[in-house]
Amino acid sequence: MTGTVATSPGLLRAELKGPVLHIRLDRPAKRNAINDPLVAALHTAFVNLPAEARAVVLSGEGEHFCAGLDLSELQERDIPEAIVHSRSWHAAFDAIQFGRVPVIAVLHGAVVGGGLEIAAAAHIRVAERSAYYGLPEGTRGIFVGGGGSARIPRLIGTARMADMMLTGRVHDAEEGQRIGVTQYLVDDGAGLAKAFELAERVAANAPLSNFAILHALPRIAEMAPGEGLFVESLMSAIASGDPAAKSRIRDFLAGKAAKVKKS
Ligand code: 1HE
Repeated sequence: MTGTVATSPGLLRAELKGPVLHIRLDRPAKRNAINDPLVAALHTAFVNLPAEARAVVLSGEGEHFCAGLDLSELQERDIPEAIVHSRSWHAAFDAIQFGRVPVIAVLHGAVVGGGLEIAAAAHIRVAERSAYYGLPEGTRGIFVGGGGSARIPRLIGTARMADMMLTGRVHDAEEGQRIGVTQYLVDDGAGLAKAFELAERVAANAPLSNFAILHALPRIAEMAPGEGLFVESLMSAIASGDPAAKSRIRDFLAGKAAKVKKS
């Protein structure tokens, strides 16, 4: 099935291509800066993924992936409103990280502030060479509020994140790949094709395996090893007891499934 699934004109576009839902930040005139309606649209889109979707590709229209928080809204918020606002980002980005399907982000141009926070909520990040990463919150007199302090140190380490925030240091795409911001680095213009290739592979996995990777793996990684190993045993038994696992293993043993090869 192919078709347009949900659109929020001037904010977000979603289009189903087979099993992959392509969601685009669609505010290029403002460099995809995230305002309140865009956060709400993201949240709505990720909690209402169409049943056919088995993976999501998330990208940004225009020259940049995302310029972060829409700074024009910031001036109007008092402290209680700012807390509620930050929590609305958490809810939306949690829906990305802990949703039903894996999310692959395609990064190009500016990936800054809240743009890096949304990218960090995805499961796989593909960078084009034009991508660069910054956390200008320190220089803007603010702090991350979209989950960045919880997610970004888990990718690149607390010291690197502190450096980016304190000094305004910007990492280019090569550095980002080296330090762990992204898992894939491709030439300019090749990001979407790479993301779709990965998404189609991911979409072909057994849904319960993908669920375990999205929901069990990051939680187990945060547990003390004893508790983690116990939860791993449960998740592993549940996954391997699923009929999808049994038929895939039967196929391998019958010589009908792909071997693991060097890519
Ligand atoms: C914006 C925003 C924005 C662009 N909020 N309006 N984020 C930042 O500190 C990044 C601020 N933006 C930039 O540094 C640059 O805009 C870019 C490097 C991303 C792109 O530069 P460029 O030359 O391509 O575009 P531009 O001319 O700067 O911007 C085009 C328009 O987008 C312009 O509006 P116009 O009406 O004059 O055309 C800009 O004002 C507008 N624009 N970025 C509002 N961010 C939950 S906490 C998260 C905390 C953060 O994210 S802090 C980081 C904020």
